[in-house]
Amino acid sequence: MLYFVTGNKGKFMEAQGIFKDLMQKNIGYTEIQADTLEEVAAYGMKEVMERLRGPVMLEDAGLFIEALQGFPGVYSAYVQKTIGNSGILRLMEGVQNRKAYFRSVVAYAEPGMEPRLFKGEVHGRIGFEARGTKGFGYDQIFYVGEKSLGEMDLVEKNIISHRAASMKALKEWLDGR
Ligand code: ITT
Repeated sequence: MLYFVTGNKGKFMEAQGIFKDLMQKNIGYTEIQADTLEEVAAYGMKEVMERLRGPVMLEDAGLFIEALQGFPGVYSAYVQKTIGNSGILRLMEGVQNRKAYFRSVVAYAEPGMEPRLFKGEVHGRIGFEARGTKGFGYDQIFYVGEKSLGEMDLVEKNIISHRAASMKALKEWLDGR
């Protein structure tokens, strides 16, 4: 049994495609203001380990847009809540360079062990319109190939996504011990 500390149902469903015996724990943790996802995840894990016994993971993710010097990056949750996808599309009006990537940092720990971090990325581009009805967050404006992530079902997204990459790296490490 592995605990996944997250308040995000979409993340949890994707993680279930990778880990069979998973339980969501919506207990919250302090997301510090920092320059990197790694710092946010590592700090959050320290707090979570004081409250949960047993194998546990949490994840911090972000969208990094090249033409915006990596914005929204570590501010992705706040930006999604405030200006949302339509705000990002507006910021990108007239911008030729649409390159962007998602990054995922998973922190894993169990009692008596120093937390370990696992990372994943998916490269793509910001479209000119939102498309699809699936996924969550920025999925409908982030395109890989012809499709937005919002047009992909869970299985398709889990083949290419940043989260699938970081979680598969954790799984391989766990299986290889
Ligand atoms: P936690 O409880 O796990 O922290 P969260 O939704 O706050 O859930 P993050 O801080 O890691 O998660 O995510 C930052 C933002 O990026 C947030 O608005 C997400 O919706 C968005 N995001 C993360 N992963 C995404 C994905 O795979 N597709 C689209 N948007 C994503």
